[in-house]
Amino acid sequence: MTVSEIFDETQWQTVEGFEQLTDITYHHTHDGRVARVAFDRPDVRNAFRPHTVDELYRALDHARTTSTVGVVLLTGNGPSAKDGGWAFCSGGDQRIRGRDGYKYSDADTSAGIDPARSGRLHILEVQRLIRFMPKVVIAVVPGWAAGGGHSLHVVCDLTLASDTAKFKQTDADVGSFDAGYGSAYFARQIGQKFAREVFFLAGTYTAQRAYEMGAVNAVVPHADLETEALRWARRILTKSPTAIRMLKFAFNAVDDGLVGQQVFAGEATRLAYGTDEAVEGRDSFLEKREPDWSPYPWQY
Ligand code: S0N
Repeated sequence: MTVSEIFDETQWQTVEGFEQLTDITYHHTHDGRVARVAFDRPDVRNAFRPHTVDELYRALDHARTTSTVGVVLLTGNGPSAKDGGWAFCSGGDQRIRGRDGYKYSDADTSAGIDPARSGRLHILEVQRLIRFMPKVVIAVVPGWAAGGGHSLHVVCDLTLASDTAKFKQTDADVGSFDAGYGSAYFARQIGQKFAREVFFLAGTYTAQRAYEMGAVNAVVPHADLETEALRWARRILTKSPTAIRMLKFAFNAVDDGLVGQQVFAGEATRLAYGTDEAVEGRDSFLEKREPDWSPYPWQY
């Protein structure tokens, strides 16, 4: 079965342990260096239900902890068999949202919902996973990025959009609001006036307009979108993994408060632990002697 009309199956292989996915697809390139995670509910514009988010988190976390992977492409399969429409993601599946939401869907019935899990907004956990993953995550947008799908593209490191993609922040239309990265961080990206316009008017923006506003890195002919995304990924993979990791966390830190500092500091400590100086600190403790810092000058 075709994964997606613009998916080049010669470039990708399925990932062991992820054969039973229903709401997403997960692939690695043959050399294992690029991961592709895709929403696979094209008939509902790739809206996510709780189960979708569970699968998404699992695949992204697998990419995070797979040491060969340096770049992750997050995209949406398509087109819809119903009407040919394309989407990156249209956000939370409104049929099963919040209080009593299951009444509107046979996709997740009340019987299937653990009360401890109902109403969870664990898409926010996915946002944090993307944000704090020491790898580059590229949103590859082949169609609609709306609502919570719009927020996901915002939190990705880069966004490549098909020339037919559309962007729309519908949160205020449906009584929803992403008051974190989806709005406040979005305003850091494109400026307060534009961000407030996108949310308060909930208009439709073409890929070209989103590019002009600074929300998109490049607009690509639809048929070439995935090829171009892989090209960007391969180019990033020519760089130093440590430099890319430190840069990502440096870009994040200014907006992430103490958590941003903590993440950056953790990486700095990890680097420091690799020095002879830190090894001397450890060894002196274990050998019950005073540390000898004399080989390590107070550098300026
Ligand atoms: C994306 C839009 C603009 C596309 O319009 P278009 O091309 O005219 O297509 P439609 O005919 O509207 O859609 C095709 C079919 O797909 C269904 N569908 C589309 N989006 C959703 C969706 N999000 N949920 C459920 N179904 C969806 C349509 O119903 C249609 O089906 P059929 O063929 O049967 O009629 C347009 O579709 C649109 O505006 N979609 C809704 C976008 C939206 O408002 N999303 C939600 C915004 N909020 C969030 O995402 C926040 C997160 C969230 O909701 C959440 C997440 C997890 C847990 C809880 C929550 C929560 O908020 O409680």
